[in-house]
Amino acid sequence: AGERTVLLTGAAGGVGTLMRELLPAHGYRLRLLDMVPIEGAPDAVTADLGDRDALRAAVRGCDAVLHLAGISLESTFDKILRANIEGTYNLYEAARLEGVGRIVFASSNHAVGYTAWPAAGEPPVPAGTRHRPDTFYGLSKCFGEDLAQLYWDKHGIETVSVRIGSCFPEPRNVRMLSLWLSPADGARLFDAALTAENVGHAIVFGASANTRGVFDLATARAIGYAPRDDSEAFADKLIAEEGERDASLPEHQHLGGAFITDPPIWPH
Ligand code: NAI
Ligand code: 15L
Repeated sequence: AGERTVLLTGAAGGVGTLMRELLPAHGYRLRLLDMVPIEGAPDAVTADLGDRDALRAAVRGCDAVLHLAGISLESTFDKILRANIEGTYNLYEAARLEGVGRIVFASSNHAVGYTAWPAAGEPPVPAGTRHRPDTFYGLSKCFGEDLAQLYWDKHGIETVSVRIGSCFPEPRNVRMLSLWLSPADGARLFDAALTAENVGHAIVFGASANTRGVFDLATARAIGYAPRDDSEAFADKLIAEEGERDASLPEHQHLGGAFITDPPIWPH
């Protein structure tokens, strides 16, 4: 099929930096966008998601968009509204107006963060589980998923919404042993999501093949994702540091972990 051109938004961020390294080997030519300049990438577009003209110019001629830009943790509603809700709308409008037919949307486990952590022996959480956001941040990911559905039903723009677990070079705590998406598996999953045919709007969980996994990866496998990594290699070290998961703690009773218990940022 040849190289495909993909706009990578949020290219300066943690996942964006990892994907800049990993995706070209999967056959993608990346166009980079972020609100902050990217070191060593003079061609990158420095633009805010609020700049509709810049977004139109950035998506023009792309085969697809990998939309990672946005606030990636809890914040005030007003900041989330601008960056994640309006920003994602602006990106979809740019794609519609420029005829870009595929978006991969970085959703999050926090869209369903109040879902109960599956007890031992229980099945993993299905990708069709209903929205239970744990924060304004998670709520913005619910909005993004619904926006994707609207743009598929009304405009025929396809999206894979990837509810990423925890995508970092290594899992950082015992919770992440269950949610970890290794960078290499992240690239495999984004590759599948950018390329699979006839996805309509698909919702998938983004995690590696973790021994302690809590997500049902069936919908991810259905678009061609074949994870290869397992966080178990990090289990001894993390459990020695932190102890085993303690199911009596509120932050271990729900998928969203500490996003459940962290002090919310309410306006005052
Ligand atoms: P990050 O915070 O490291 O990177 C986000 C990037 O978006 C930053 O470079 C930032 O400058 C840019 N950005 C923020 N607001 C912007 C705006 N208004 N206009 C243009 N650029 C803007 O986040 P990370 O970890 O790389 O995550 C990437 C995406 O994946 C985010 O959407 C996040 O919500 C999502 N995600 C990440 C997870 C993870 O484990 N890293 C887990 C679940 C979801
Ligand atoms: C997310 O959505 C965040 O962007 C990331 O920083 C992690 O906190 C991750 O979820 C997680 O739940 O571990």
